[in-house]
Amino acid sequence: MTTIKIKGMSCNHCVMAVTKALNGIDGISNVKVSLEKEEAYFDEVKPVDRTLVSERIKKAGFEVA
Ligand SMILES: [Cu+2]
Repeated sequence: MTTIKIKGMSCNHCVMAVTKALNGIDGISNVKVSLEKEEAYFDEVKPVDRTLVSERIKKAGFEVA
């Protein structure tokens, strides 16, 4: 399980947007996002490029801390 810090989430809509962004990345599965902890959790079924993760999160309107 991988944990990343995400800044900028304020409601469940944001949680869904982040979840969707992460689910759209090849190699990522089992995504869970905590609004309270400002964290996202996922499994990497194959190696995932962290730069790509940051880009996709940014594209969705948030920031990887
Ligand atoms: Cu929101």
